[in-house]
Amino acid sequence: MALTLNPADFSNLAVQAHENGVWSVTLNRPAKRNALDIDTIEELVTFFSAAPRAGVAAVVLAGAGDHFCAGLDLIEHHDEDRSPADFMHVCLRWHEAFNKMEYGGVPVIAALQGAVVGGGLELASSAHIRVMDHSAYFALPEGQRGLFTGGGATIRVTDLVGKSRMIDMMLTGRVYQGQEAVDLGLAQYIVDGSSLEAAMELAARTAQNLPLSNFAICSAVSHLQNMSAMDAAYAEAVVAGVVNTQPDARARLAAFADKSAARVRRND
Ligand code: 1HE
Repeated sequence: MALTLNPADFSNLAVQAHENGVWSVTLNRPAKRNALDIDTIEELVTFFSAAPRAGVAAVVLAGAGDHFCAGLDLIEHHDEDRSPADFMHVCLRWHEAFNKMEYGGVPVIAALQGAVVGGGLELASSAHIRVMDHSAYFALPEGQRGLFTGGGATIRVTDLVGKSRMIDMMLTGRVYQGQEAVDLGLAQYIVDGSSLEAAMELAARTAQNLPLSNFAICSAVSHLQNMSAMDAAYAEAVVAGVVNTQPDARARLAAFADKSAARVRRND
């Protein structure tokens, strides 16, 4: 059942394991502003398909260079001159990768800088946590390019900012950045320094949770959102039945009972 992930198997992604179980997955075509070509999408599918069974405790998803990701590789798309069916299948592979991220059960923390645009925003919105620095900006330039979103923005970006803002972004090419982007939900954190460093810290903290708890948080919440309230409440109870009785949790509960565990305190 256990799988192994070999960093040498990836080339458009730079993949690295850290000793605390955190892995970094870095879009590694900075000369092309990390535009998403077919090979990159296939490497994302490969990595995120294996990660839940390869002992990956958390992932930091980043982009090499000054920009996180420029979205769909427009040059490849132009050169391939795809048929409607071809491009539908391209989009289905994007969904395969992004659904594996969102529903896979492994926390994915995106470290954002520069352009997070088009398909780059679709990719970022599939992560569970987004950390941006002050250079990061978000846009959906599809409308201006004669295109439409195909990697899940209609679902995930709409979830983050609401339908009207999503439509405005697509119609007008509106750019969001800075604190406003956080206030709207495009990112959860904005940091003065490096978003990568901050994302690594969050990932390290996340990796201290029990894997089964993280699995439930990073798969059940998304699945439950897709259900009716009645069914979601039922499924939540079933998930909690499994997670909240896991043997590995007993030591943590015992530590709370004997007062050795940290208490939850307000931020000073
Ligand atoms: C690219 C791409 C790309 C750059 N596909 N090659 N996405 C967009 O509409 C965004 C398009 N990109 C840009 O607006 C800018 O490139 C950036 C703001 C991201 C960066 O600007 P800059 O000045 O740093 O770089 P540049 O000079 O524009 O580009 C540098 C190189 O990257 C250049 O290649 P070169 O070989 O001429 O050096 C660019 O061609 C290349 N490059 N972006 C291919 N996107 C499933 S549907 C999803 C639909 C979408 O995602 S639509 C949104 C597409």
